[in-house]
Amino acid sequence: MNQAKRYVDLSLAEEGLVSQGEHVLCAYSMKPQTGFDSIEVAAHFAAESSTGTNVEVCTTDDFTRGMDALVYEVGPADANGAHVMKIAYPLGLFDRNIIDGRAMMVSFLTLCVGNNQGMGDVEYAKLLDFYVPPSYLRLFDGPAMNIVDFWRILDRPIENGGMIVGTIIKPKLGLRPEPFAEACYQFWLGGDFVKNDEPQGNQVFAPMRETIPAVADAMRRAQEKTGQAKIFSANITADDPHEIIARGELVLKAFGENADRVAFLVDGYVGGPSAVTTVRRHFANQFLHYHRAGHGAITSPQSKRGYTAFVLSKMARLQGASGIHTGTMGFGKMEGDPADKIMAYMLEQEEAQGPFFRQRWYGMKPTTPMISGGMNALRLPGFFDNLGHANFCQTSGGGAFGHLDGPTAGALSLRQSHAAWEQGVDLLEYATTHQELARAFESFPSDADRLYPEWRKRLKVS
Ligand code: CAP
Ligand code: MG
Repeated sequence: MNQAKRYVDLSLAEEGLVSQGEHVLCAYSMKPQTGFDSIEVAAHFAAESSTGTNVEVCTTDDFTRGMDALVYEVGPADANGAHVMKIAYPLGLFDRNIIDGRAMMVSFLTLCVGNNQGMGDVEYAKLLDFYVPPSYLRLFDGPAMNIVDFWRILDRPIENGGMIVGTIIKPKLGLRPEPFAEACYQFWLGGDFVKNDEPQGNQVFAPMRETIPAVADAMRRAQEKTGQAKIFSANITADDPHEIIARGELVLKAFGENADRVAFLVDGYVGGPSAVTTVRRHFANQFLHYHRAGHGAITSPQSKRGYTAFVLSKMARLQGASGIHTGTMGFGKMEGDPADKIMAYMLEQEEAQGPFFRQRWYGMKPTTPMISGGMNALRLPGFFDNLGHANFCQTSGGGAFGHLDGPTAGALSLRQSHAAWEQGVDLLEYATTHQELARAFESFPSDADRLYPEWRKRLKVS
């Protein structure tokens, strides 16, 4: 059945839709199944994503038709046969909380990236960008905390306070409470921030009721030893919101007078919007650290379905993530590209340009880019140059615990790499007067050879 008459209006101008402010706009890359017309498939896609199904139903009335999602653009087929397709979703489609009338991300996902992901006449479709009008944007929680709260804890300037020097406790799993806490302590002697790795929680060999108090004690000792504040990001992800809350309360109780120095790590992609919002709302005074483990299944450039990492980041700011992993933009070990920096700009700026839509945030707090994944002191300068600043939280697991002289030296090498960049000093030059940085070259020789071919001569290493 050709539904184009009802669900397609190519005369609609995007500029008018934005100024009217009554629609969420979505841009997809969509490929129709072979033998299907792109406009007809686009119409069916919009129907299935809003008020329709594959046939007309007798219960449709004029009000219903006013809720139709409308296709307003279908671009030409690219070399793969995919079209850029833009759809305007009336705000009335989106579900609202009964408790406080506010918006919920699950509704956006169910409609805009829901059944339309498995339709018989669509070979694939991927959400590339979306625009949220002000009247809908303000119904999302947005972040309560962000890097400014970290800079305040660390007694840094609250503008351009610079890189938070962080790590992830490695090995990813297998450390019992005491060695885990000792690893935290050793890193904190040189660094600012320690996080659980994304799968670390309440494993039987490391019960949180033992590990967390030991880490809290390690923080106290490291603060006394260094005279500096320290931060811990505790993973409290779980299926059951009651479990999430119980874990958060256990952590806050154990850290006591240092509870304000605890962030809560949430594996937000696998845990979903309910897990993120449980933490955002129940622990609004804690930095909400959104880890995105698993996102690659749909955000990878290899995936033609779902949505992009850019869309994931934008959704995370709306949900209230204080910080989200935005990847290493081609400078680390995970998939990424220097152009991914637009993710960071969309998270941290009041107004930014996405791949298709310009978005104003109307005062919603920025979300901090969490930069992690195969990084070390040698790889950081290239990253800083690409992004153009160092106002983010950086975590290096292998880059700290893989340092030849241990995690304290690893932390110091990261801090020295940041200092060299801030001072405009060549990294190798800086290493000639900073031992921990110099030893990072020896710790990661393949990176050193690739990035600084002269390093052995300059540092007098055979
Ligand atoms: C990094 C990490 C992070 C990844 C996640 C890991 O460890 O802890 O989970 O960075 O990727 O488990 O790999 P390393 P992303 O520093 O040892 O690589 O930040 O892109 O979401
Ligand atoms: Mg990890």
